[in-house]
Amino acid sequence: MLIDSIDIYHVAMPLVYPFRTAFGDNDVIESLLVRMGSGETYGWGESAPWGAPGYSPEFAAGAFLVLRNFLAPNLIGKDLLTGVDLQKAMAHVKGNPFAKAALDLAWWDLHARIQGEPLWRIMGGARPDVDVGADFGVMESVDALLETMQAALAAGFKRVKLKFRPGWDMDMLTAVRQRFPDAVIHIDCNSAYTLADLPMFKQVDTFGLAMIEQPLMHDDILDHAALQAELTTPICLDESITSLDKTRQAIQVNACGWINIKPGRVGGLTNAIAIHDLSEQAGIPCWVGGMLESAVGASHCLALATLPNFIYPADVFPSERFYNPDLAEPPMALSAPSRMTASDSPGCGAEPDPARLELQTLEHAVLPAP
Ligand code: OSB
Ligand code: MG
Repeated sequence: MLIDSIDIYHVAMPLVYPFRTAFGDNDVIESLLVRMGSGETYGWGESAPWGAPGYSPEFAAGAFLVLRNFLAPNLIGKDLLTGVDLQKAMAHVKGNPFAKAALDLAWWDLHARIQGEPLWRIMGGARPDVDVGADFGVMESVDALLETMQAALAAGFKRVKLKFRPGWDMDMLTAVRQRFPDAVIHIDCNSAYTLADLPMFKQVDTFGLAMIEQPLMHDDILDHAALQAELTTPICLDESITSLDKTRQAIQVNACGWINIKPGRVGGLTNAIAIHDLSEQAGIPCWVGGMLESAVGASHCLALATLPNFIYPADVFPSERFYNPDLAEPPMALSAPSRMTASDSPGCGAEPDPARLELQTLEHAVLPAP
């Protein structure tokens, strides 16, 4: 399809309460929304690198410039028939996967809308129902966490992910395991540790966790392989998996037993599907992660999670957990306990509410320039 227009929005989405992880405490999520037009049809994409380069080297204001100055201008007027064609038209920019992802997701939404098909179906999804998990950041006290976890397990969530950082690690995990001996639990370290913490991870290894997410540096593969060799609990790579090549290398050196795939972190759905397929061939199971995107980005994540090698509940959440209201409509909602169902409307099924988009926009660029 011929790409006629690209609108780029850098937005700030206020959270209902701060999200606290090993990479900082945030009360606003900065995200990028892209509206891509072809003829009478348009599609929406989103990618949320956040306001500071704390999760990955990218950040929203920088990614906005990469999009506006380098990526989007090279797409206007091009006929892009596949996601691979799109990725080739962005290959002159090194790295910057979050910036590329906003365009890639918009391309997929546009493509699905032109075909009149729901996104999950056009990506090759098996069924629209997706298991989703519960997820808890650092809280004011371990007691507060235990109460919140109790409620999540009672509500039927099939797994709980716990943020894990120095000061909120072994004591917290010990208390949680004591209270919930049989729950499916994993921890997400967001790169907060090094190989010098091996003795601690040996202890973690006795807790029967489903996995340990990204214990070591954000772009490391080899130290994770060394740590994995010492542990029986599988490591799950998140931050380190930024491309298909990184995936191949991680699998080759046995750096992980799981891969968390986020469309934003890998440069979009085109690459996410390729990483899913390679992992499946290698016998490495995957699950879909998120960056607290609005319902636009979360709907893309949900559609991706319908592919067959995603076999652990996804980090996709009801909008009301983070936003009141969500920037986009319709909001994300459970369709059953611990479950969401991908939209059957053409495309991803969500788009920004125009008034909220205007209110929450920090920067807006229009290509071609009017
Ligand atoms: O590391 O998985 C991560 C959210 C934002 C940025 C990074 C991560 C996360 C999550 C998802 O852990 C948790 C959630 O959506 O509640
Ligand atoms: Mg993570």
